[in-house]
Amino acid sequence: MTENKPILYFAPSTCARVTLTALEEIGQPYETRLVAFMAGEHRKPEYLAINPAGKVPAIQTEAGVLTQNGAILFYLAQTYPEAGLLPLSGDPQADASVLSSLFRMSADLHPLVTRFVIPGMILSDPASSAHVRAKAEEVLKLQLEPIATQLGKQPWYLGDRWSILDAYLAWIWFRITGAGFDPATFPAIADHYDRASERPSARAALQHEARAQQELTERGLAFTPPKL
Ligand SMILES: N[C@@H](CCC(=O)N[C@@H](CS)C(=O)NCC(=O)O)C(=O)O
Repeated sequence: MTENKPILYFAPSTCARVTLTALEEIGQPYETRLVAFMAGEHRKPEYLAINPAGKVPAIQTEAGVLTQNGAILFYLAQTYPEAGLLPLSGDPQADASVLSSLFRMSADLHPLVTRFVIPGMILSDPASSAHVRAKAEEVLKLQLEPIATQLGKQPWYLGDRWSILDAYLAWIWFRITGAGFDPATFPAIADHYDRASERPSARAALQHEARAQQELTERGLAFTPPKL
């Protein structure tokens, strides 16, 4: 870590985009380290020393290393309250309810995204891919339905104000629609995605990713999506 700037370990298009957006929203200097999945860098000892689970995101701050998007976002929201990442108040019930929404993204929706987008990650028999994807799509629809209903009544996930949960939902939508989930299924979420993507922090995060993608391409390590 240089000059006490936080360092984010990330890869383009992954869920680390949510943390990247949070750092852009905070507006303080930070650094990134690109983890090249195609070179297996996430499984190498250097990275496993940062995150033994071999996943991004991970963040290194002067307080230590944190992994898990939800925990990182909670940490950043508390450390930089002026950034308004999450509406934390100190009230145990209200704050736990905010955490519940974070867990909904990371523990309920993200695993379904993985099963829908890259079923091969959890299968040894490629012949089962289509079944896993179909089931994941069915459950994603069940899980996204109440969110779509909510977004039909309010502009942002938690109400009238944007929060980092909107960036999380936008990343989930980006991943599943990029892998064939029909955006017309939930027009309210499609509209939310468009609005969330216009936010300056979201645009800056995408630009950061584009530079990383360019670097990967130059190194011959651009991600090749697996056959669905
Ligand atoms: N529960 C973790 C999940 C992180 C995760 O699955 N990250 C993916 C990218 S979206 C990853 O690094 N995958 C590489 C792998 O599992 O090998 C979190 O919320 O941070």
